[in-house]
Amino acid sequence: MKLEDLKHPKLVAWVKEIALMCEPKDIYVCDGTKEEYDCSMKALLDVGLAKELTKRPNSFSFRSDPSDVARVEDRTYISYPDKDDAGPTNHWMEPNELKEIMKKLYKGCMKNRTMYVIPFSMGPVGSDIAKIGVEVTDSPYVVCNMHTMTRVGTKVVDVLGTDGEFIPCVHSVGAPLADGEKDTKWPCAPIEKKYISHFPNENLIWSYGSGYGGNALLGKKCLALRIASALARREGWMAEHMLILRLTNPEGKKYHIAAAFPSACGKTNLAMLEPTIPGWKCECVGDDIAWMKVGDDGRLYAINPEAGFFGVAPGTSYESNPMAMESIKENTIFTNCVETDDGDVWWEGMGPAPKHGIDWKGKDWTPETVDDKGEKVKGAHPNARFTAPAKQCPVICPDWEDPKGVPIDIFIFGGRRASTVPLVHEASGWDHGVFMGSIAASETTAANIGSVGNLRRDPFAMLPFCGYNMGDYFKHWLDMGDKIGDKAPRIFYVNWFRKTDDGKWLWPGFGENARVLKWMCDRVDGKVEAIETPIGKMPKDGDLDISGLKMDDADMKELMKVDVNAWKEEVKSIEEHYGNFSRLPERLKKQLEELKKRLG
Ligand code: O2Y
Ligand code: MN
Repeated sequence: MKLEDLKHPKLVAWVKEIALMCEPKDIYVCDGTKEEYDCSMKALLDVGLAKELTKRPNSFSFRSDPSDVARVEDRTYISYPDKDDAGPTNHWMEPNELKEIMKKLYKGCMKNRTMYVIPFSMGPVGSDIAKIGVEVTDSPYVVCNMHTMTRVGTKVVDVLGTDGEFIPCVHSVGAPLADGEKDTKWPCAPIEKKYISHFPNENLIWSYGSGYGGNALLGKKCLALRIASALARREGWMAEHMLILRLTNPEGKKYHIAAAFPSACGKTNLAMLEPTIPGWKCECVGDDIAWMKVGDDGRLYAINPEAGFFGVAPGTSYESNPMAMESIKENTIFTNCVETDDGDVWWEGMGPAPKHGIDWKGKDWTPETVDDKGEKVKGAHPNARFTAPAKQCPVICPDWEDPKGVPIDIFIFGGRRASTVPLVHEASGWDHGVFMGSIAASETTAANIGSVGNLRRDPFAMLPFCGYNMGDYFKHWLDMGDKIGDKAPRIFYVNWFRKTDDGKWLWPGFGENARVLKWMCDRVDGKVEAIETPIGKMPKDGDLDISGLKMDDADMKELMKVDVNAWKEEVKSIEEHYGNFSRLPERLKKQLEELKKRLG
């Protein structure tokens, strides 16, 4: 499509304004067709950026620059005129100051590159929960990924009409080309020049310097979480870092669950869970983001705003997540994996390693390869990714694209904790559940931020994704509870990752997690009572179905233990965490005081 084909004067004017600043050699408006995808991919193959995989139809492998491998939290800004509106958990810069810096970087940044204009819908096109964005980018890799991760093209332009609202998203890899200069394999800017900026008051995203994942595919974390969370607060809905799944019991009753876990806690695995308990079925609605609105019946309805999975590859296998493995058999983009000699990809935790391959840095690699210090070299980067269409998931829910969404019965929060937090506990009510979300924490791993094994508080798993003051965000959760009243989902907290003192996992996890979900459904249906503990309600002996599981009684006890002394220590850490928030709602302070009283 050409710019002249667009019949939306405001959109055309904005694209021209960005083009004037970035000075691309030409402008191309994406139509979302397969021909367009094929053509963009061919261009990437021709310059040697992509490699076609012979083992997986229509699938391609990419290697990023070693400096551009993940979201960059330190370079991510939430920009309001008043710093307090960004709050204590976000990096902030005054909007005019930030724009001035970025305008200088954007000036001429697309020289000798094409500027692609990508009209995209987050959510089924036309759904009243969906939002339209338009990303301009100088990266054909982004174009291909956006084709899979969002709904791109002419149908979106049709919905926009002549004056429909859209969220403008500017992206450049920040690597202009001099006349005749040959492109690098993965153009990007150095870390100190990378900026992932959000202007929530203007619904505006400006990203510069990175071509990778969440920094560049602006529909995902930037729009669907950071901008959408601020928008949702203003408009009275919720944009959450949550998977959505449908669980069906042997009698055919359906339950919809939305679960928030920090990055690298197995959200995609849970979203595609295969229950081990007979007669139960699980279907995936989404693996990362949920947008929820109150429906006409007063219940909360959720849609998955995305159209694909941008899943972390290492650790994904036929053992850990067979449905993800089936989803990536074709039409998939792989980034930073090992390329095998027989035209496939491989990563740590996938299964037997190839004898030889090319690692994510483009070097010859064998399972024996060691670095200068004699340490084993990983073939795939820990944040290596697959980009695959959600419709390819064998257990995708038939209603995953229902424009009205699915009614949520259960919210789950969780994190990776080796001790203290039991397998499952339930909130005594909405405020207690919001308290649980606000104190969610996880131990860091190689695949996420910080040094390995540190405890990081990650409220509602939204720490890197909340587009406004986190204290106000807690208040928004409390307000939503007031609005939904007795139709509110029940709230639970889980920890699949508890270990023994000698480092053994106490819970088998994966498909066995369905046993815990079953207990939650039984609680929703009033089929089972619960034990009151100082931290919340827990399963009575025998109510958690562990039939057929080889679980030691002592291990089971440990898994369900509420260690009062450990929780008193936890309270100190919660107090420290809460000390960061000047806008902490009184209702949450009260929850903390009540927890302290219950612990004695
Ligand atoms: O590192 C990136 O750019 C991607 S991060 C990501 C991707 C898919 C789903 N979730 C996440 C996350 O960090 O939560
Ligand atoms: Mn995520």
